[in-house]
Amino acid sequence: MTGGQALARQLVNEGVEVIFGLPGDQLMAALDALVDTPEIRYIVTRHEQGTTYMADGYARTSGRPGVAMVVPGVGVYNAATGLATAYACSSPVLLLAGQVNRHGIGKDLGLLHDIHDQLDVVRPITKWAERVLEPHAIPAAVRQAFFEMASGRPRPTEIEIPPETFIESEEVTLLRRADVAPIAADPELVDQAADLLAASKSPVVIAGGGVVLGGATEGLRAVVELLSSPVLTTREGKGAIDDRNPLSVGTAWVNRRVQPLIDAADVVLAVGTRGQGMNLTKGQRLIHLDVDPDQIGRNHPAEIALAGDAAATLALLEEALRERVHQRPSRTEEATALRQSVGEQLRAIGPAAHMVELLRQGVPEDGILVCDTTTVAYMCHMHYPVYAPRTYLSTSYMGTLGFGYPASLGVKVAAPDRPVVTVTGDGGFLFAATELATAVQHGIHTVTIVFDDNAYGNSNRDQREKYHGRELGTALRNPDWVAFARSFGAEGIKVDDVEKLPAVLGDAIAASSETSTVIAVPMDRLPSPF
Ligand SMILES: Cc1ncc(C[n+]2csc(CCOP(=O)(O)OP(=O)(O)O)c2C)c(N)n1
Ligand SMILES: [Mg+2]
Repeated sequence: MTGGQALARQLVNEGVEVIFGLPGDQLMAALDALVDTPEIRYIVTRHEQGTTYMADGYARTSGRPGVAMVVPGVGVYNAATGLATAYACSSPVLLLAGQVNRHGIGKDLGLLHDIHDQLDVVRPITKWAERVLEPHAIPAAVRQAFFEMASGRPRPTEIEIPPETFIESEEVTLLRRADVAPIAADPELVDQAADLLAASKSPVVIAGGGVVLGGATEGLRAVVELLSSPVLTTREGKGAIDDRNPLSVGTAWVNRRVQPLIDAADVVLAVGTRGQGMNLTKGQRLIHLDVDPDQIGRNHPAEIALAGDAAATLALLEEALRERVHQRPSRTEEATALRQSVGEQLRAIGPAAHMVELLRQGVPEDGILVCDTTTVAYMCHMHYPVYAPRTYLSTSYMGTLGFGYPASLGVKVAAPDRPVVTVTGDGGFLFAATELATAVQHGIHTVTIVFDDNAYGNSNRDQREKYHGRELGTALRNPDWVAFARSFGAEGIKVDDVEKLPAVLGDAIAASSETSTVIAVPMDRLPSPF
């Protein structure tokens, strides 16, 4: 078979059902093979940033790798913001990249889309990347990429293939997908952790994205309830515990308002987080569980380092705690009181907390919220309760403006029967609002709320508050959102009274079986939520 066919067939073997791509010269033989591969849906985007954002949204919703395909050089650079974001969010995204002709790789001949060393471009934002030059080598490379994404910490991978390799025919052996078994941490260390936790007076559990991605929410709940320990999540960890659980205090992300709980803890159990911003003091004892040993102790020395799969290790910890813990004093009142106090403090800042409450009213229980980098989204991180894993997406430490809308399309492809809502600003939405064309073309319908303050508001606020109001480059003049959305064949609505948001959102969600909706919410510039 041809290299293009080898790629398509091995992707099918790995369970791939969709590729987000944008075509070009060096990829045409790979696309040609996909024409004969009905198992894989090809969704064409309007900019390569959309391919990796969508693949990321797909991966984080489905729990399976998302696949993007782009031309070399310029295409890879355009896709890089999505890959970097997926890297920050531990999301398994495979970037299939083209290359220049084999004889020219690394020779700086000025071939179309030539950049000197493409692998150097993707190395800082991938867990594993490889160039493949022969058709027969494609299945093993694809299998390896999927193994890397399924084992240990999920992170992006890249495979780059020159055009001749897609075109040429060779004897090719397709491979069965690799089996990956989760590995728990050392049981002796787990016992030590159980001893320490059982003897603790005021433990706190901090749950990060690793709990969500590792499918460890049940284990976490069991451990938290056995200990009667209040639990905080990170922004990526939202959904690690149902926020309606009385022990859930909320999100610790830049949220100094929950710091008193951490300060009062004698033992901290951190799971699936590097603990950035956790601010432990010297005497506090940290039990740190992470699938990536590199993350353990990164922000505070760990007394007990549990390197292993979150779900498998929490199952062992639960068992060990059951032998040691009997009826600890309830701390639900303490957790509830702090949660309420944080809510009051956030409401006192300005209207954003109330907007988030209206938003939560409008998003059904099984709805998925995708956050861009905007003030209301920051408030969502701190104030939007999440009920289930994989129903809340942000960009973690990458803070990627423009991610939200395209990512939501990938989410919707993975969960076509669930409502998908994006929270974005007027600045962030226009980074990739042209993907409305993709949504309408492929029938991927979501609801986008554009909080419009006619500004790159976060930066504008910095100028007003920290630079004596000397404004430059932060005011925006926006299109007519309703006309803009309609020009793509989507629906557009302007909401003058924010109190109407739940009802308008409800209608838009109901309509999202058939149409995409952009809801513009004009508003004043908001104060800092921090
Ligand atoms: C790719 C990228 N470029 C620039 C920034 C810096 N930045 C963070 S927030 C922001 C303004 C966002 O404007 P908007 O989407 O309208 O939301 P608002 O701040 O007004 O709430 C900017 C420019 C970023 N985070 N990411
Ligand atoms: Mg704005």
